[in-house]
Amino acid sequence: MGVLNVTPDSFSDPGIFLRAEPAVTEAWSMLDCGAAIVDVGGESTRPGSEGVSAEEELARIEPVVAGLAGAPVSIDTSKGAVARRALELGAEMVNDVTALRGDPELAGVVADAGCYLCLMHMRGEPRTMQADPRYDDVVSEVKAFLEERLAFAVSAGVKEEHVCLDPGIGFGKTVAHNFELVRRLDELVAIGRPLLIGFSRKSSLGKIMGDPNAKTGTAAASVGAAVAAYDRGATLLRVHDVREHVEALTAAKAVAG
Ligand code: HH2
Repeated sequence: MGVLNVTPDSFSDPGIFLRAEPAVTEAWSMLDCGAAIVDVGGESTRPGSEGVSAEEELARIEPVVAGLAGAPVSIDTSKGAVARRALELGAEMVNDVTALRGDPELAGVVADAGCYLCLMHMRGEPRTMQADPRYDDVVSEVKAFLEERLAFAVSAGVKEEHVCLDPGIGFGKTVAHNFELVRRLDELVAIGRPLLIGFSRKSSLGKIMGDPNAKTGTAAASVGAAVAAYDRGATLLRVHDVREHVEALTAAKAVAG
């Protein structure tokens, strides 16, 4: 899954794809490099971010999703109105970092469209989530949350076979929590749904290189984390540097046989 942030303030590529034309070109290039789907987002969820209105988010994503007609597109949003418009324009998946807790309309929009859905774990909200996150056991708490949100989605009319789950790397978690979630990924695989991991360029990857104030990680560190996640059962990897990940994962897959 290639990441396309149509935002002025994303943590790793702020403002680069705010105009529709370079954004659409970048998306096609990610697909050419082997991405199976492009995740288009019009709202940054980086630690400390404030959120945007539905009008602003729509204005950002609409021309990009329209320009990608015929391409596999996921819409990274928590808002029913934004998801509805993106699905009308041909998106086939909704990626909701709030796991259907942000907007009560979203579950119905997804159920009516019959599209794919990603449910992600987040502790708190982006503005405050990195202020001292604590868990007794991060993996079992994330697992219980994802099971509960999966049951909620199904009760709202979403087909279980359309749902993938994501432990939410960096969303209300310390560096140690993030790596433990990937290390013990088999416990989340046991839920029985495909797992999505988004470790790409996240600050934990910069911090383990020795910079305690890192805001991002490198492409090479991202690839290392993605291959480790793949080895432990992840099915979808949400990444910025598509070519590097496709090559590394192709090699890892050949080794796995
Ligand atoms: N991470 C980000 C955004 N959306 N969705 C899922 N399912 N999983 C993730 O790990 C995830 C996500 C944050 O990364 P990015 O989109 O690059 O940054 P920003 O939120 O600042 O736009």
